[in-house]
Amino acid sequence: MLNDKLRTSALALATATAAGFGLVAAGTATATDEDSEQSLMERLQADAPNNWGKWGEDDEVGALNYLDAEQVLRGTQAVRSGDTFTLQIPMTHGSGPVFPGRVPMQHYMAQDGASYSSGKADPLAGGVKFSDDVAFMYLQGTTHVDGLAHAWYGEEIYGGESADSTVHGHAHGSVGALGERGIAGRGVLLDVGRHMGGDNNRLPVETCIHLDDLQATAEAQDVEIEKRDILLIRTGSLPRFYEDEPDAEWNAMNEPGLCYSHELLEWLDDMETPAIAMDNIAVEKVVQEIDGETAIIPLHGALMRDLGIVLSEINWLEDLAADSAEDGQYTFLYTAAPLKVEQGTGSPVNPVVIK
Ligand code: UVW
Repeated sequence: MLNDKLRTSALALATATAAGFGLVAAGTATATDEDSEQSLMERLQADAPNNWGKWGEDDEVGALNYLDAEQVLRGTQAVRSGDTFTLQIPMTHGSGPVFPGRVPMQHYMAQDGASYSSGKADPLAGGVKFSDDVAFMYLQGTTHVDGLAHAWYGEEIYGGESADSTVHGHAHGSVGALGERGIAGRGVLLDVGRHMGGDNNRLPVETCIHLDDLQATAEAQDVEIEKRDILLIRTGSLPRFYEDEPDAEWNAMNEPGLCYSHELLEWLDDMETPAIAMDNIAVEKVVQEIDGETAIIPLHGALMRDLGIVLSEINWLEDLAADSAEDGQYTFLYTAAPLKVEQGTGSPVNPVVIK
């Protein structure tokens, strides 16, 4: 029975992956007509900031190198009340906001009370009984952190390693390296949804968030974004998925998010931004028009591959944001522990914020 379910799950995952490839192929086709041409990203990024080699040739954690002990202490200095907020969404069997081509987690009981009542399992010596469960999931199928090799353009990933190093698992820049390091530092919440979103504190679908929107939000919140702050940016988009009729508006492709610009990249680089966590599916607006061409998740290429900035997606920021709107405290200690998935692309994560 369980094996049948697992086989069905594997099939669903394979089918979804194929669908995902369709999306990638569509994006590639719009970026370049001939293989010999440089892609839009290669052209755009030729004179954009780049951190390859900054932390040594073998570096796999990129801008997390900015989070040294001093930065962790700076994070602790932002703690006032000790109130904690967890940022992961619930992991629900068969349901969850995921990027097109992925499927939500599938969770099955391998052993439970019925195993004993049906006689399939016996209590352990002394009488203890136990349950077991198993999950199939895209590792980016819930709140997650991406390894730096997760997205690239051209033939090289973060650090200039060959894209061949992604085949059959990431030999370089896997999320496991981020898991070894851990993430801790001062976080600052930029509640753009509340600042620019009207009565429902939520940005309309298709909204591009630009650098001046981040700066205007910080000003309205009376908070200074400091160098090496971890940026938590709220759009207000994620609750759309959980409403009674989520399909009415929620769509991974039309969610509000950051939009590509050199200005934004230069600012993030100057600010030595280690990581960006957001409450949408891809941090950025998935489909963007740049210089009259369509680009799908261009910031994934620019931020991960070139700057080594770590991205975290599908964060639940509603409770933290409501609390911050009430007490005016937008800075805190942010911690997150990606799982040590060797050669992995991404990892589920449940970040903890301490105010
Ligand atoms: C993609 O956007 C493809 O992946 P993620 O959202 O996990 O970074």
